[in-house]
Amino acid sequence: MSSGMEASPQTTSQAYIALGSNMGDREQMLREALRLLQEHASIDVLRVSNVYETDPVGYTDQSSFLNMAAALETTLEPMPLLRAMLLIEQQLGRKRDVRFGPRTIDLDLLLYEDVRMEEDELILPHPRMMERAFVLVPLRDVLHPKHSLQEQASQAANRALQDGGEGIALWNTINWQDASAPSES
Ligand code: PH2
Ligand code: MG
Ligand code: MG
Repeated sequence: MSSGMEASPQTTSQAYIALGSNMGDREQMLREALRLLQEHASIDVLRVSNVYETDPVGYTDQSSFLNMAAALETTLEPMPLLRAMLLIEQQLGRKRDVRFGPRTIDLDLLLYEDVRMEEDELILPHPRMMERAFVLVPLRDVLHPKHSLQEQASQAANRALQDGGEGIALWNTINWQDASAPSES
């Protein structure tokens, strides 16, 4: 939040993330993750998607997920942003055991501006996003209309939905007010 003491102008970047939960109070986990992202001094949550309930993909012997996506604005570079996301996962009790297995919260960095990178810790754009309806359908809700991937993501989401759609159903809508916009109270 602004302290009233304006710092020197910093470059802000737009990033898109996917959120998922299939353990505990799933919706509460998503809400808490959004709250912690927004509370981070260098991250603004600009837009949030609908919440979808989705059949598990990959490792299928687990409960269904709630998935959503969010558009962020941040002054963090990709790697520090990823680390901030991993820290939030830990704060929400995420334990990493089964790869692709059950999780209280999963935060994945999908896109960061037009950055392409391939490091051990982070690949951008997210390498599996274009095949996953549970990522593409929420992403379509928040992707900027003029984003370079808009057309491709939208077509991929339609295809994924036609091919069975990974059992995607609208679950709920979270009202999100950009904290940089004027608020009541
Ligand atoms: N995440 C996975 C593996 N499988 N399936 C659904 N429906 N949603 C997910 O978020 C998900 C998954 C690994 O991160
Ligand atoms: Mg994931
Ligand atoms: Mg992850």
